[in-house]
Formats: sequence, structure tokens, C-alpha cells
Amino acid sequence: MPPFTVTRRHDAPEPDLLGSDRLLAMIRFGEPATPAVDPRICVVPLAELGAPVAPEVWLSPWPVRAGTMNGVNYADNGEVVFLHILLDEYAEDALQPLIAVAYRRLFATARALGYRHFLRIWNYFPDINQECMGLERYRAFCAGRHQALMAELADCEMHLPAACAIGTHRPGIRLSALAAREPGIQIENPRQVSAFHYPRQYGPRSPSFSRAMLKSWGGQDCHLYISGTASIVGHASRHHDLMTQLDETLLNLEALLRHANQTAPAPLRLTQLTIYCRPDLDPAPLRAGIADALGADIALLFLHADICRRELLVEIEGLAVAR
Ligand code: 3EB
Repeated sequence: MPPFTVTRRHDAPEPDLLGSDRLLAMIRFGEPATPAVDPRICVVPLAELGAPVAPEVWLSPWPVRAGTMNGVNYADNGEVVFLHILLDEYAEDALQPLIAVAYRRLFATARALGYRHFLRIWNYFPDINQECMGLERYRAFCAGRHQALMAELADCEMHLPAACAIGTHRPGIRLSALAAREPGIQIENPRQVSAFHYPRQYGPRSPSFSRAMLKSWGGQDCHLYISGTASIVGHASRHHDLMTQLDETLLNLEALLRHANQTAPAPLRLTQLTIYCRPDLDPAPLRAGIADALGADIALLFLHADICRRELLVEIEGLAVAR
């Protein structure tokens, strides 16, 4: 049985969800009026394109324990832990060491709770494309993450979690993560050079993430956590306009899914996608393009965000499920 299900279409009122010991995570988008106090509530400070939707809710079949350790919020149920941390960025030229420390706090907390295997990490921080001391902040972030992962992981390149790194317009570094007791299987995309093998032109330390992480939950149940995917073929960005980048991104998603299906115990079906989009626009054409390519019964969430390469306008992450 999967240790949690993800839904964006829940009927239960939020106080009922928060009162339930089956709530593993509630992810709120935009800028909530009141700061979160429950460690299961995680805020992603990105505005939605189009009409706002409900928060994303992760429900556990078993009771959840939640708390805070090392400044890291956690919620776990014996199989998985959801973690998140918010760091004040007190100096904008200190991103690399701050990221390294934040990662090590995430690792230490998960390890103390018995979860050694990171499946997925979400990275949100401001001014992602801004240069600071001659280095783009995304590249400084990559250096800090690389440093922490090298220190933590044996055989690092074979156990890299899926990830996304997204630019916000709000102060603070926000990292969230999912870790498990048992490892997943790293999946790469046959249309793309693995990010951890990108050439030096993309920064002094290559981005340490896998294209997707496949995690079996016993029997035919499994999850595929799909990293942020963009209009990149090989290692090069492709196309200048949004809709053409979207089409290339969808080809990448299809190739990744096809490739993962060679390893999955049962056919994987996309259940939700998050679309990070640079221009603040009506998402209707994007919605139609995605439905054409992938089918109409996928929950879509459109967020206004910056992407880690200046020329990229859109990036899509998601979850696929087999059972
Ligand atoms: C790319 O494929 C586009 O640095 O964690 C996508 C997903 C991207 C994750 C990361 C970056 C990251 O290189 C950007």
C-alpha cells in the first residue's frame, strides 16, 4: 500500500484535515494571511495563474507524528517523512553555505527519525537568476547542494533525489523533501544529458538531481516523482517562445515516462502536474496543450515563478502512480 496519497480535490474543510492524525502534509500556494504553525503545513510563496485552487493534501493511511527538530518541520508515518525548512537569508552572498547547511539539517533530521533515503526535494528561493559576486545565484545554490550531497551520499550519482529549483519573489530559502526508509530507483531521461553530467558552462558544480525517482511500495504500487522538466534537449535549452517550449517539455515528459515504465512493476499514469511559468498569463492555452498531449484527467496547478535558466519560460514537475 502506498504510504500516502496526494490530492488537490478534497471536500473536507481545512480545520477537519488539520484535526486529523492522517494528514501528512498540506501545501499552500500563494501568500497566506496567517503564518503556519502546524509542522505539516508548508507554504510555497508563488501566485497561482488563473483561479486559485485548494491546497495540496497528502493523506496517510496510518497515524502521523509531527514535530520540529534542528529547525526542520517533519511529519512521518513509519514509511515516509515529509520535511521542510525555512531559512532567513541574512546575506545575499551567502547562498552557497546556507544551502549546504540547510541540506545537512534536512539529512540529519531525516536520519535521526530513521529515514535515510531522499526521494524528492523542492527548492524555492528568491532572485534565482541574479548575479552575486560574479556567480548566478542558481549556480551558487548548485554548489552548496553539491557540497552537502557529496558529504552525505556514498555513490552520490546513483542515489540523487528528484528535484526542482524555482525562483520566488519572497525573501527566505524554503526547502521541502520526502524521504523513505528504503531507497528508490533513480531514472534518467534518454532525451537529456543527466543534469549531474552537464558540462562546466552551466556552472562550477553541476546540478545534483535525477530526472525522476521511482519508488516501489510493495506489489504493483509505486510512485514516480518527476523532477522539474523543461525545454532542454541534450544539455541545451531549446526554443524562444512559451508554447514551443511547452511542446518540447511535454516530449521530455513522455520520454521520461516511457523510460520509467521499462522499470515500473505496472503501467505508470500521470496524476498531477505543477507547471511553473514565467509570464503571468491566462493558463488556458497551456492547459489545452497539456490535455492534448497527455490527456485531460490530470490535476494541473499553474504557478507564476522564475526558472533556473534565464531563457527558460516554463518547467513542469509531477507525480505518476502505478497500482
Ligand atoms: C534542467 O533540466 C532544468 O537544479 O534541482 C530542473 C529540475 C532544473 C531541477 C535543480 C533544475 C533542477 O536542468 C532546470
